[in-house]
Amino acid sequence: MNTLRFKGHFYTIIPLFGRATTLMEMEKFVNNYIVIGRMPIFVLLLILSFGLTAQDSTLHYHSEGNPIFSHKYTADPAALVKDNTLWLYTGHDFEGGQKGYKMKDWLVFSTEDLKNWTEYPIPLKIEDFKWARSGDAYAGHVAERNGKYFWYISTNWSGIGVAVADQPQGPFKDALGKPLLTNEDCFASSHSWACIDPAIFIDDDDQAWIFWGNGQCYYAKLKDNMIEIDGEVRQMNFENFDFTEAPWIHKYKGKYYLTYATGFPEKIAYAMSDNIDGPYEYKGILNEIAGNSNTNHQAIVQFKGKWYFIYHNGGLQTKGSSYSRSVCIEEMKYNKDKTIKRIRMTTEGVSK
Ligand code: FUB
Repeated sequence: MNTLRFKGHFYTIIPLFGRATTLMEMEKFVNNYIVIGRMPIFVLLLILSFGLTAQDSTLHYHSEGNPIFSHKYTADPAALVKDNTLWLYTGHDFEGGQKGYKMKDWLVFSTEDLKNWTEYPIPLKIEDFKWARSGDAYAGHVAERNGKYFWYISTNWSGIGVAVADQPQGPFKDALGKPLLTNEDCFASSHSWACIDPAIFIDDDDQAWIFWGNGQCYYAKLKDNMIEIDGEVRQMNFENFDFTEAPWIHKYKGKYYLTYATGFPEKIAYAMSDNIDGPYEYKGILNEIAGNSNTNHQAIVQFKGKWYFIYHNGGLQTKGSSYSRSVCIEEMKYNKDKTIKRIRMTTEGVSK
């Protein structure tokens, strides 16, 4: 393992060439984290490759605030806590200048303190789902059950799939060889991207649920094997429910919270209920429009006694945008009546 120091931070770099990394990303990483002065990039890469022959193809670095990562464009966060570790799963946007979403794979990171992060080799690609003819790696969510990790992914108009792994960092494999849900399950929708953004919640009684949708929000039970829908698909509705996409369910002190993107450009709103399937009561806006991004896409998770709100913006300088997004994190706090305090998006994030 090689540790480099730049701007007061230590970076451990392990075989850039063993990873599924593009030259552009390598160059961006080097430009971001290593002092290169006027040294030509190919000379620097040669030097790095010479000293970096260990086969542990992970990358470690220290984050100084928001966005958490600056060597890649990350989007659509989903988080999973396992023991002392927070696992962060993200989409992977192309670099700036895109006219639409360009995402071909997903990424996985872990941390024990929200400051020092490990990035693993690319765990899942859209091409791993042979049926996903749209070729678009949209938002997903990872859940653990019976010692296995299930990654529910969406694919724009090809449906929602599920991949499985024995460990949180993967590698993941398509568990079904076909979609778990398709546009046909989105019975109240007619647009092609209706079947996206799966979110999983496993309740205290061990029942697993899946919520998803764009424009209309759908939900269903999952069987214990996590790869089959149990019973009928239902549609979520309640007063003032202006749903765009990105549902996320969590539970706090006996209450269920449905957070979701509303409007466009998106804000994140939330509703509360005593039951997972409602009735829900609309509670207002939780997060405002995220800088320089049409979408916002939150994940909410409890880690080491605190709650965190993870989302994305288009704030990575200088090429961040609605299609080159970056994952950010803030602490999330509740009021005494169990409503949630509005998120304050900051540059410092949780680094202080
Ligand atoms: O990243 C593609 C899509 O943009 C996601 O599926 C939505 O949640 C929005 O963030």
